[in-house]
Amino acid sequence: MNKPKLFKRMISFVLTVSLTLTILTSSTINVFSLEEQDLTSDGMKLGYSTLNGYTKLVLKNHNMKSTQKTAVYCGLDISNPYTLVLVGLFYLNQNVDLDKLTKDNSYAIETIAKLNVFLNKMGVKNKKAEEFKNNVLSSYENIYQSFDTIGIYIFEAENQESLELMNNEYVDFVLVGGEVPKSLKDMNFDGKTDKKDALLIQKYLSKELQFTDKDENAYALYASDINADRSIDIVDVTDLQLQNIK
Ligand SMILES: [Ca+2]
Ligand SMILES: [Ca+2]
Repeated sequence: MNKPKLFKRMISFVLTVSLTLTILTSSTINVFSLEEQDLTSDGMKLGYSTLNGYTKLVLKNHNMKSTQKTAVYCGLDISNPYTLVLVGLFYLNQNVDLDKLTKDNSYAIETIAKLNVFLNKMGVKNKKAEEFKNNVLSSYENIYQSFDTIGIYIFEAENQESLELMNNEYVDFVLVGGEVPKSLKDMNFDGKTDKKDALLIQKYLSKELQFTDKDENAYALYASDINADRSIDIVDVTDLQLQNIK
């Protein structure tokens, strides 16, 4: 593997970890569409907004149970050079399989757990997660998983609480369902990326479909960019119609 490609994969991994739960998505999310340029505070914020938008829209579009597994990310500052180097080292030493990471939930969780232990051992501190744990999480009863250094907590919460958690000062993003999205290129939230989504992208392009909420619009922008070239146009629609991606 040549150097630029390796570097790109490392960056992809860092970004993947930083938006940790998105790695649990199935094959349709293209982690390689994330670039080095996203590794800035603004880029990260856009990522968080996208995921919060996903959660908001899922809650609106689905008759979900009122209480369910919820995952919260109280992020580590991944743009910190020391952390970045550590995550890169971990990626190389563990020979992380990026493709598997996006397809295999248990492998992803196992990788997160290992990385969490490694970063903790290397002295990385996550103050935000600590505050969240002490001030917010302590009031919840059913906690399934805690990754204190990376800053991921999976617990049982009411949907209304999940929405409110997005505004919590320690929280970057919230994913309801605990199960990670099957697809983040999903405009009708049926877990698949197909012609039905192409129709909605067309409507979004013609402004027949609009999202007034900032997060929801961030999600729509991300989800509509099927070929991940950072622009939404008719090519995305035809790509979907032709390929019929799962
Ligand atoms: Ca769909
Ligand atoms: Ca596109």
